[in-house]
Amino acid sequence: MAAPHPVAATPPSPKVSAAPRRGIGSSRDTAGKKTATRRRGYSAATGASQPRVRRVQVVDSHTGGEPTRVVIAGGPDLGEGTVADRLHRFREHHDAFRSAVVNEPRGSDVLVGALLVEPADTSCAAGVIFFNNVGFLGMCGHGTIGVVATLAHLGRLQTGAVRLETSVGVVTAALHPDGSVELTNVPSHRSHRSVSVEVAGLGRVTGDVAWGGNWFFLVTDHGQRLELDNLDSLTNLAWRIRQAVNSQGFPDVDHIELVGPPGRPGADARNFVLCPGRVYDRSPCGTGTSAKLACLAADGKLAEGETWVQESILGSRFTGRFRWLDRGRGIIEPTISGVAHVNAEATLLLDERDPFCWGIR
Ligand code: PYC
Repeated sequence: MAAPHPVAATPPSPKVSAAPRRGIGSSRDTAGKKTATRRRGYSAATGASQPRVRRVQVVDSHTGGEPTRVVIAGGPDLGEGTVADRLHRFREHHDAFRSAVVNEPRGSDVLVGALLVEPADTSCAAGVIFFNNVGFLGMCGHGTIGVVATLAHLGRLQTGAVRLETSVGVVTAALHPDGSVELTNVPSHRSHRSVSVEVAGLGRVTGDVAWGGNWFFLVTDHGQRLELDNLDSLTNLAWRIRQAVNSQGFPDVDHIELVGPPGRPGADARNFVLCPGRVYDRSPCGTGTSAKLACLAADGKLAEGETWVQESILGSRFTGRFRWLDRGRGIIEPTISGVAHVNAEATLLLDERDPFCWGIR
């Protein structure tokens, strides 16, 4: 199951201010060997050249508790082409860089990375490649909100709408004066309804398979309390469900979303989303909320334009709504609103003398 819906061209985004000539995040610019890698030079003490230390500039933020690390300089040169082409090269040739940025000891399993690259679609202000502790993400809702907050923090983005190219399509993000971000995601849909899988040690579990920029299996009959003090049990269950779903016909599903009643008034539902690297999303998951909206739309449980408040296991919230793109085929355009907070600016040092230079993986 590949990313299914190409996005129609729309008018260009205004280019982001204070950006390098090639855009707000050209991989060439971010790679910029002169800025990214510094030779410490000849050492009189040892009589030898010291090893190269590569410097990677990042800005960290969190969206509803879920962290995003945006690489703003020092990324790999991924060549030309679409963001999907560049992601392919990233995966094939620079996976160690991915791990160095997000994995321990510099990062943690839950950290999502975002590499800014030059977009192929000239209507976009930038391209973004999302990655995590085990690989790459098609789209990332909380991450996009984090990218927009980061660009605003850097003074590269004013309020208004900006188009971003991801590996699975173009998204639009509108930055509001109060700092909130409204993300219009890639077309989303439910591909399979009420799929029943046999879960080892548990029996049959039923859920829906839906695309929201990543593939999800959404389950409501899980019998679990969606509370932080139940994390181990939720993680174990969701991981077993994922293995069952993958081995029983849906190998591309890499996010499991357990849905239940909200914890506090004002929300419509709470979720627990297990991400590909066996860590839970601290935010309500933008792509997971998009997948949920596609299911609600298909079931006629939410009307076009009506709001849906999705709560995370932490109690943080996204507000979603949808517009029909193709009612007959169940394809929607989801819009998700949330807020990100920038919490660090840093320079990562990638020193090959460090045995864990490329992360613990
Ligand atoms: O917000 O879409 C999202 C997301 C995916 C994985 C972690 N967060």
